[in-house]
Amino acid sequence: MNKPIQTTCPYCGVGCGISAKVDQAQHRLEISGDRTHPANLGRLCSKGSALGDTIELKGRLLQPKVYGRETGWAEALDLVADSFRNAIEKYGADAVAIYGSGQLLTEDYYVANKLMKGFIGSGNMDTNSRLCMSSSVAGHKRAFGSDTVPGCYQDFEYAELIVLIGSNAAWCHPVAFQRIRAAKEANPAVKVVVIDPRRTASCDIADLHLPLASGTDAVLFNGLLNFINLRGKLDRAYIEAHTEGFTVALNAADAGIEQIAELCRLDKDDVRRFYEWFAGHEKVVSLYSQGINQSSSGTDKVNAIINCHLATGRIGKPGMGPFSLTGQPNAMGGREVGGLSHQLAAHMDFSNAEDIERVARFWNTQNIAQKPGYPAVELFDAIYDGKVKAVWIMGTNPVVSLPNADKVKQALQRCDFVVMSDCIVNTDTTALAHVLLPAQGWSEKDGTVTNSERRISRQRALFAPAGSAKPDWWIITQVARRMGFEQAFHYQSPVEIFREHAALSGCENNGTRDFDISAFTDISEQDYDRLQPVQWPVNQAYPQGRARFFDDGHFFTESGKAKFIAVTPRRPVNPPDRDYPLILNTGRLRDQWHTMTRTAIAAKLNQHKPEPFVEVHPADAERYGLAANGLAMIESRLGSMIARVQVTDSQLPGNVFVPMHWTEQYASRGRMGALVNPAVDPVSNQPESKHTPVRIGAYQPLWQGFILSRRELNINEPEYWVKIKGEQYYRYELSGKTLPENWPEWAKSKLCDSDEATLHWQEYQDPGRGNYRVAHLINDRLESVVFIAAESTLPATAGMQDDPMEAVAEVEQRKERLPDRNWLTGLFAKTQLEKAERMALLTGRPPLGVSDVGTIVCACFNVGELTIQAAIKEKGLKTHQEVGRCLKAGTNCGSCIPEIKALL
Ligand SMILES: Nc1nc2c(c(=O)[nH]1)N[C@H]1C(S)=C(S)[C@@H](COP(=O)(O)OP(=O)(O)OC[C@H]3O[C@@H](n4cnc5c(=O)[nH]c(N)nc54)[C@H](O)[C@@H]3O)O[C@H]1N2
Ligand SMILES: Nc1nc2c(c(=O)[nH]1)N[C@H]1C(S)=C(S)[C@@H](COP(=O)(O)OP(=O)(O)OC[C@H]3O[C@@H](n4cnc5c(=O)[nH]c(N)nc54)[C@H](O)[C@@H]3O)O[C@H]1N2
Ligand code: SF4
Ligand SMILES: [Mo]
Repeated sequence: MNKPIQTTCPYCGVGCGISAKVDQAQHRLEISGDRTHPANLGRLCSKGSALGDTIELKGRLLQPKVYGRETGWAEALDLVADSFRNAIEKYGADAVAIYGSGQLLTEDYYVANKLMKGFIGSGNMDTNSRLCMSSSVAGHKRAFGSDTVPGCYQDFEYAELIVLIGSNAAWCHPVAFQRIRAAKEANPAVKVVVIDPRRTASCDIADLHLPLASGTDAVLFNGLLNFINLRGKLDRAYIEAHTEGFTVALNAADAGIEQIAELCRLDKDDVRRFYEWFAGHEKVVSLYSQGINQSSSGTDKVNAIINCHLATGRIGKPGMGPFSLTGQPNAMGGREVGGLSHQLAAHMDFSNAEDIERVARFWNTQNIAQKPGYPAVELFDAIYDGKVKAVWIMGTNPVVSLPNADKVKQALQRCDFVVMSDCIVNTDTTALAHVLLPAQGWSEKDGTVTNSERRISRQRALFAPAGSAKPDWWIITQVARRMGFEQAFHYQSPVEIFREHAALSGCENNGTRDFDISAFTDISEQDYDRLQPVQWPVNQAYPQGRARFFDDGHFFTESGKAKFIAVTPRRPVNPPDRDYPLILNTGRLRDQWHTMTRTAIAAKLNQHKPEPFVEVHPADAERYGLAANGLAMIESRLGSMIARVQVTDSQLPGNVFVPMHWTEQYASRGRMGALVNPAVDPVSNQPESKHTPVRIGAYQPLWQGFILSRRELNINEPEYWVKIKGEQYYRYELSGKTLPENWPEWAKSKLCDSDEATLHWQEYQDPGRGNYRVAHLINDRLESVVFIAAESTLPATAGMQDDPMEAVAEVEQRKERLPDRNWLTGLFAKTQLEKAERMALLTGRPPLGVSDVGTIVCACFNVGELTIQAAIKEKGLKTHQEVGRCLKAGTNCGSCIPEIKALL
């Protein structure tokens, strides 16, 4: 192994620095946190730590594909260029579109945007950031005149009060959360408030949790503004000198605490306590994320939060400010280059003729777009309606992540020409593309990304590209050249693009635009290679970068003053009703990333939450006849899914939560985007992904079971299947509504390619009770097991009992006949089973004296729940630190600490 290479984590917007030791010969990585990187100072979370497990070539898209056939680059690129040109000639520039992503590096993003807006001449370049931060972008723009995150991560360490609003940072920004936890441990006077309808893992360090009714944040923050005024905590001098519109905003916020508590369905003493704390602490950071952004009034909610900071002058100073956490590794970079369809480039947009003229001059183009293109949801409607004839999707999986995702699927099925650049062969969206272009992924690509605190870092190549994969910027420029734009897309390497991007940011800027990295206009290749993380702007005034904006009271509005926005709270567009009485909330899990194309490859990351699930309050579980760990069908007016029921009082009654991650690659019925309503915010066009009316009922199969197999199997029935990759095995959870005629035959059809000898099979069948089990060993090495618990005598009432609780009892009883998977999965690590293990195999339970580790809690060190419980009991452990010392659990990324504490 050579000297470690410094690069950046490709997951969340914290943007942690990674130090990677590369073993080229073995294609292996040793990952650790980069101690010199200011975002993480050496820390990494479970996902970052497991990056080395995600770089396998299996499943990668290695060669361009045209209509399902592998081909060379020349044919694929020619076809894309010709098809786009033809569509434009026939139907006009607005008949084509690019849909990009925060997975792209800044250099990739820059050329994609330049091609569409500058040379094709349409505004139709939008990105998945529309689903993610466009409400924050719009809120910033309204308040500050620019899309600026004012603060930096260090503010977490200086703050006296940290408010997490619609953010589950413990799971979604784990290293930022660890910084907050550490700050609180260092100074117990620091207070943390979590505002979220769910009690999430982030509540672990909360002094106060406000489980407000879904969608009511604007009410709460309007009330706060009013309270600050009544308490005499306004910073009058600041308001006078640096802001506009205060009185109108205050007048819009006249509700009292009682009324607010009622509207938000909160305890009024809790509301008062939060208000007192906010009013009483100077150093307040308000961190917010998708619980705020993903709303049909998301922009207003952002401004309701910013209003409170402007009214107290708490912005741009150490330890205080509103702070929008970015989601994707390069969400911020996308905003810099103008990836959203209403933006142009370098924080210039279509609202301003001067900007359009300036960018056209800079790019030396006659054909620049003059108006915004379609934002994401509208874009896919336009594809569905045949207005957009050719689309190029880069680094995103819209058939999963867009609302009303079944319609998105149909839109792509109807579309004349769909191109996709991705790293993975089989995704729910690549299945619908006519042309697939293999992109280099993390560990191969090379360029820059920008994190939540505006810090630009390098992602560096660690390995040679997989197969024929090319960098996204290269693919885009090749198509641009073939479309006749050689002059403007002559780049040979990412640094050339970065220089141009830097030059544009400085072009006629003179302090009028926040985004200015003109100091890099002439950066040498060597300096680019060595670039150290730096926060923009980086220009003459700030050659070393700038930690905070607005400390000088100067804003980027015409008047130079910040704007208060008068907010009238609105309810979500689609309220629950008699037919669809529950609110569907969607979000993230600790160990999965979005549509699982990478995290599901890392066995370690699949153990925390192996199956798609739905969290339901106990009262709702009873009301709708749902058994804990049984299956449920969830339906909205648009689509349906099946998920495992988790009964928990961390949910509010009337609300259910499902993770956003599962796709048709890993589960038959887990693609939640199909249910989500496509209501959008009128200002930001961001969809309301956290609020869809649904109904729920028990899904009652006639049989359930699982297969564990050393070999990957081709399972595409029964109705419910989930595929989980483990260490040296694949696990399939199965349930069906039709019983196979013959279980042994069925098992054989699943496990054996040919007439493979069934001699080595240990079989057990008890038709009376509906049990079937088989284990397959070769030379005492376990190859596979099948465990089935079926309806025994098939009573006519099966699945249609009058009393839902009777049905629940039925399901419960059947489930009990299936053993826990942990002991069995552990056996795949062994090259030979011992006799006692072989004897116990078909019971599914460890032989006497052997203990089961239970569900994995700590993904970093693979420590299970039962192991932790046993240690707590035997050794009398009292704190998570003691558990850490004893078992190492929770001592790396710390994101399982809430769960360890729950066990204590
Ligand atoms: N592990 C992991 N981390 C990730 C990602 C991932 O896929 N996996 N994705 C990254 C990306 S792109 C993003 S955008 C971020 C997202 O990071 P977060 O926004 O923190 O994540 P979410 O789970 O989508 O939603 C946050 C919370 O909003 C709450 N919420 C729902 N409705 C409301 C409401 O009306 N009001 C309030 N106050 N809260 C509400 C939900 O209950 C949820 O707990 O995470 C990033 N980090
Ligand atoms: N209901 C609901 N829907 C949501 C959300 C929610 O909370 N609830 N969250 C929304 C948010 S915030 C987001 S950010 C989106 C995320 O949703 P998506 O963008 O659809 O999810 P990803 O899995 O990140 O998709 C990235 C794709 O790019 C590929 N890829 C990775 N690296 C590269 C690269 O370098 N180049 C190329 N060309 N491809 C690459 C991956 O293999 C993968 O297929 O989902 C949104 N949708
Ligand atoms: S917090 Fe985790 S996922 Fe986010 S950048 Fe850091 S290591 Fe990567
Ligand atoms: Mo996101």
